[in-house]
Amino acid sequence: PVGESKAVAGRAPATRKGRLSAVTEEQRSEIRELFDNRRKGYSLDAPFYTDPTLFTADMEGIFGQHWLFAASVAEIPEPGDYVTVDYGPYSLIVLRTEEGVNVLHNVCRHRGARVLTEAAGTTGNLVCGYHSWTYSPEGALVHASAPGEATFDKGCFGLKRAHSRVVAGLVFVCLAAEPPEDFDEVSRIFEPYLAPHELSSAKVAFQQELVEEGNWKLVMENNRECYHCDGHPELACSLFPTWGLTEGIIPPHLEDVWDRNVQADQALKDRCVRYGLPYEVLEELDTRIAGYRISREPLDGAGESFSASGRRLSKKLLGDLRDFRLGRCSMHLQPNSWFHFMSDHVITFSAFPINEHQTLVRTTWLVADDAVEGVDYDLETLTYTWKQTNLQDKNFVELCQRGAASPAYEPGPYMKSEYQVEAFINWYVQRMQEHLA
Ligand code: 3BY
Ligand code: FES
Repeated sequence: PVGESKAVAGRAPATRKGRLSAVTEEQRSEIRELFDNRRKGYSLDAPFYTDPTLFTADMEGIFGQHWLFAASVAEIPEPGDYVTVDYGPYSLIVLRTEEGVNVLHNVCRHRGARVLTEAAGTTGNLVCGYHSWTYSPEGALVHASAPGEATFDKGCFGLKRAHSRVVAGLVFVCLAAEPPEDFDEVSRIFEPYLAPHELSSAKVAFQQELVEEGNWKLVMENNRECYHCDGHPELACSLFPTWGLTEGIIPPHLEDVWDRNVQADQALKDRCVRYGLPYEVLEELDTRIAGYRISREPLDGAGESFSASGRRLSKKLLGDLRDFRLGRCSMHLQPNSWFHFMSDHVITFSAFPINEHQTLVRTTWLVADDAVEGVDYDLETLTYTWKQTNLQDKNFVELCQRGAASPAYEPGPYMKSEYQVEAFINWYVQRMQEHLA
């Protein structure tokens, strides 16, 4: 188990007081007007997807303020292991230490160079490549080779730390000086769903990085609906195509699948009761600062995993799970992540904004740490469904980005089955309005 690390008092603020604001007062009031004039229930106006100043505002008001998923502990299994994650202009080092996980701003306190330049690696002390300033894993400046003089207090030039929490093996970070308080409460709600999958004894089977030519909000909007899921043939055979349907008004050609879904749902609930696993759908997507949705839902076919037949993709169960037929425990978190926890593997997804028109989507497949590639799972088969799905999603996102750039673009209405897209947008708008107020 990995402990928590909290920012050292007085060292957390990523935005310094007294610095020229990245968004000017004039721009701020223009942006406020855009938010105030937004048509509820409709997609956003074009500048929200295309304007660099609005992107800067998003980085300040969303990524600079809220809890963000960064990585899972399985990506940094040993002390000294690290990953670097970038959210727009922010770069962070997520480092495993003897005590737990430490999150440091990847900005040298000498003249600001990136300290660690690799996406992942193993390190003892952290040495800046420019003039070799050297920091301990806790971020303290331990050595600054100073030919001639050392006329400053080393104690004042440690790497800045960010707040972090480890919940059920997922590492979350917050760049705000004072993080929003309800994350701890929300994490106590979702933790019992995820903990039985024991991510701390899982290993990374594969990680995919896709740079999508689209604003981060288009990536998130696309994730929050299955209205487009006919565009995912590989995924659609694992899901019951019942999205948007309401009991009592099922079109005749979908009655069979509806009934199959109801039965699978009941069988899954019975199994969850037997094993003491929570399964209720809980969602507070725009009524919470830490907006979330968590559920356990059946998968079609054998009901075990994301394969065409629904059969398991890895032969080893995760953690102490005793049954493969546990469907998918899926979690959506505002603002930038989503997850599927199955009995045999877990997939984490995270959107890292690059600029107003590009987003990195990092997908990580995790299996039990004793699962052997080629024996217990085949890597191509394990990753097939979501690799295909991610490519299809990338295409959808990019089509929307191109549309938003056209003078002919106008916001369009969200459908009932897109209520989670609307909840995401409502969450975003509220958080930004609070920030800009
Ligand atoms: O996350 C969900 O609930 C659905 C299923 C897979 C794609 N996504 C929109
Ligand atoms: Fe890092 Fe000079 S900028 S040592």
